[in-house]
Amino acid sequence: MAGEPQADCLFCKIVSGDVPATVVRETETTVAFRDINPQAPTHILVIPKVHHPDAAALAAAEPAILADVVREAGEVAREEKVDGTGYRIVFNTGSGAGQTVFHAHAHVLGGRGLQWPPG
Ligand code: IU
Repeated sequence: MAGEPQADCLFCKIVSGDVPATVVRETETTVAFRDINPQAPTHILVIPKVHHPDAAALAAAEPAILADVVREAGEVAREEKVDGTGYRIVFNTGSGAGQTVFHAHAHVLGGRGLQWPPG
């Protein structure tokens, strides 16, 4: 089922323009913007315009839009020139994994060495 905007969702407000963000790319289905608390030289969030609480819920409801999010993450990495050295696409899922905003989003992290396993 298509995800309707939620009045209390910060990322829905970024999609609508009610909350400002430094947008770097936008498509019919996605918005990409700089994270306000960057954890790497490149740290950009790619979100679907539709509201789903996490990536798995988005995949279950509207899988083509999850594919759009991942494709846009790759485009962001290319534009930021971190694709050559490698970058990470992260979907924190659940509060125990560090998810704090319950609107699906991909973190695109790059521009420094990234440790494995992550913390
Ligand atoms: P998380 O995976 O749910 O923890 O990621 C949420 C991210 O949203 C986190 O990295 C915040 O710094 C980021 N963020 C933002 O970019 N702009 C905001 O207004 C808020 C959070 I609140």
